[in-house]
Amino acid sequence: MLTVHHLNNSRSERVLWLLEELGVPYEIARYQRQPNMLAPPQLRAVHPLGKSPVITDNGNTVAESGAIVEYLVGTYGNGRLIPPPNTPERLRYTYWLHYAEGSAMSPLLLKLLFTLMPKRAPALLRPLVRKVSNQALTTMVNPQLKQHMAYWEAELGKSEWFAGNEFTAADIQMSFPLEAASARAGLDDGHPKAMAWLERIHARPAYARALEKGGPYVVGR
Ligand SMILES: N[C@@H](CCC(=O)N[C@@H](CS)C(=O)NCC(=O)O)C(=O)O
Repeated sequence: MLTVHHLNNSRSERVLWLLEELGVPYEIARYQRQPNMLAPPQLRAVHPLGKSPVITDNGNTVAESGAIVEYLVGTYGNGRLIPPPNTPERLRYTYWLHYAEGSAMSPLLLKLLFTLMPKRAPALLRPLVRKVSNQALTTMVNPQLKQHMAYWEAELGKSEWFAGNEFTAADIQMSFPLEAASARAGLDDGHPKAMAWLERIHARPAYARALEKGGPYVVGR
């Protein structure tokens, strides 16, 4: 049986959602984040980096969400959730599948880090840490995020879904950056198409089933 090694409040929600869309049976091995937000050490027994998501299936261990999406769509999709080869949609699909983790998540992670740093710094150092964090946010992180969000908005103005007029697994992969941007980067301010896309994914029955099975999902602010 395919096993999803699922960390609470994490990217592995996307894998549950994809499996629900494909109707593939699976079981969930659950892991709880530690107070410092890191995954528990037990996850390192599944994969050396101990990150989530990771799946085990038929003797294969697959980590990294983009690779997991490719594996699941290739193994169980029968052509579903992926545009046909040699089409412009397929190229867009591949692009967004890689872009989500390769480009979009870095500034979103930096935003979280620089926002949390002053809150977690020792009281005496807090003013200094706040100053440095704010400078990094205003000069580097926020302008980049603005650019990424404007880009999503423009692309979703061309078609309803990221790869074209059909919902694909690239939309599942893009859900984490857009959820994170909505929680911490002000996506709701001036990006109506991106916000409507979020509403559309939330309305999908498979998304709701994944949430029900995976447990509450609160993206860090
Ligand atoms: N690019 C990786 C990122 C994996 C990752 O950082 N996962 C987070 C959860 S969203 C995690 O495991 N965090 C806990 C930790 O780093 O210990 C992927 O898409 O699979």
